[in-house]
Amino acid sequence: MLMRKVPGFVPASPWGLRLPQKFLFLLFLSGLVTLCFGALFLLPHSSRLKRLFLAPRTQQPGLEVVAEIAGHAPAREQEPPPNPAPAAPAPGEDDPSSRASPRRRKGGLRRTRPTGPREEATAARGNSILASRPGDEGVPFRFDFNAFRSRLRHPVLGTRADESQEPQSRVRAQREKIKEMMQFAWQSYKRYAMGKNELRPLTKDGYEGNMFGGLSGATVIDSLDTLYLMDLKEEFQKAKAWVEESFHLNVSGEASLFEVNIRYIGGLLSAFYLTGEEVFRIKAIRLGEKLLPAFNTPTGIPKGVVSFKSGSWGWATAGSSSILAEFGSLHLEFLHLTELSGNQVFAEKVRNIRKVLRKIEKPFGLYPNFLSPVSGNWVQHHVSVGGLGDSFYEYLIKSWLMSGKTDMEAKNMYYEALEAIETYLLNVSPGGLTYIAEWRGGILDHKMGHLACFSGGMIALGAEDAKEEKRAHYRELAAQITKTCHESYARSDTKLGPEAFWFNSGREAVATQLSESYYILRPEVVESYMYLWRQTHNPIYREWGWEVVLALEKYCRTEAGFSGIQDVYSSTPNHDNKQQSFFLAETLKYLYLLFSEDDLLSLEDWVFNTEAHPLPVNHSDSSGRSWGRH
Ligand code: DMJ
Repeated sequence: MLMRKVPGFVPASPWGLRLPQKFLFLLFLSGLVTLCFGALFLLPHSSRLKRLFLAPRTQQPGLEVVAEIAGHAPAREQEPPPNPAPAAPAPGEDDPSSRASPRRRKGGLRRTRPTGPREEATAARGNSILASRPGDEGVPFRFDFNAFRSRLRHPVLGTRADESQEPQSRVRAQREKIKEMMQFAWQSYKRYAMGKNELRPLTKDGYEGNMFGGLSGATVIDSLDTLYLMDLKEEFQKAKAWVEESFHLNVSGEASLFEVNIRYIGGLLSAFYLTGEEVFRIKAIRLGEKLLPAFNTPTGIPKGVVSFKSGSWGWATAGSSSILAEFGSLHLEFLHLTELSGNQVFAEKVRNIRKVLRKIEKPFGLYPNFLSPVSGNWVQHHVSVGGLGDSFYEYLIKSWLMSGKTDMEAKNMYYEALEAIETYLLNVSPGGLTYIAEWRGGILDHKMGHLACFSGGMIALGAEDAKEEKRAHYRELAAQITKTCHESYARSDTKLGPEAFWFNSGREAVATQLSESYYILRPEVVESYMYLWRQTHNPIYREWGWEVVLALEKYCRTEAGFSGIQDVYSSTPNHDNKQQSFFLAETLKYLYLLFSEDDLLSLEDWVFNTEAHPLPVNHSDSSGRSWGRH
């Protein structure tokens, strides 16, 4: 109307525009539309709009939800994990085809952020973790728990055949005693520290520590499988309920990647494989996702500390280095995270670590303890089978075993490393004790840490797959090292071993200073007894194990739980006021297994992670399908 009043204006179209004007208007309009649409991609990652507009297969809601909870951008913004796909169902849920129904898949994709613990648990039960495998585009991920269980060669809890046999009654009583110790340790924790990371038995309260980035309940998670295998049903149910209702992942502290992995991820994975309870699987995967930012380094070698708040990586305790035992002890758990989520990113991370280690030059075939995650070079030439190095070697042989003896790379790396250790670190003392020394650029420290005492068990475990001509030798070596570690216990007043013991100045297998004389309920020596028992059935290992039980009762049991002691050479114990979570996860579990039949968590079916959490061996079927895959 307005235009008609302008003199000389002749409308060129029904809207009253000339052709050039119309063209300009259309140009403006299309620019506006492009701008609006493009803006969607500039919105923060968590934007609901973006979720609505992007195709489902370009998202990875598992990561996204975790990132939202933690208040940071998901890891995939730095490194896109491949192949997101729909959620795995709960065991015992309806048939697989129903899982592929649009409705269910839509429900998973539209999941919104849980607002509290209950919602978090509900979301977990709803199977909303999405992931996929290569080559399976469009096929929903599914882990078939029943298929997995049917492939095990032994009943998980064994046949318990001995229980009716009179000659076994002493062993049964010993086993019952260890069970009572577990019950006591658990009840004390529950009474005074439920939900905290660990119990302080003298002050009768809980302790959080600073290793877990704000995560709580380390003792609950570490205890789950031990309670289960000891048939402590009520206690297990209580622990499970705590995980369902109170184990929150929306924390924002700085955590040790290694500790969170071996205790929390390991504990949750085992609990899932033992019970099929979906809550454990979901929480393990979600927590695993929170660890991924640690790998965002130039080499992909993770830093020791991950910040749950920013998603960035922090610095390991050893300056700018990453520690061999820490980044080298992720392989078992991360392969299972991929197995249970279908998300390949976990396996890729640890395969990359393996690749870096495979390629790098090793001095004399040895693996130093510190590596720069920036340059990928060794930082110092300190080699140890004890602290800082230990579980890296353990995870090589266990990766081989867990793969159903198909991971040749792990096998070769293990035996090569063991040869180098034997050549350069192994010694026999003047008194005839075999020990593994520590190596500092060619100079030996003639000492062994308590931590290094796991190696007797490891060498026994690996002996059977060594070259024929080496098998008997490795069996003997394992027995000798275990004997030395027993000596470190036998030579103390309490019959418990020190943190480190030396072989010099005419003294053998004893600590030389008070600062190394403590015992903090560590498992490594009884761990080796357990493996040696299973391999040889030599009754000496049960005798030695029983000595430990008696010593624990006498010197470490307090009114409100078990405590470490500050000096194993003093028969008047000075308690350190800490019931370590690994005491329930490892020490009591290995003792219990030592006095049980071999088919309780058979070594044919299970490998133990370095926190003694059992993870299943991959018994693939004739078509090569693994664990619970179809
Ligand atoms: C445990 O957390 C694990 O066994 C780890 O590998 C080493 N240290 C403790 C127990 O001593």
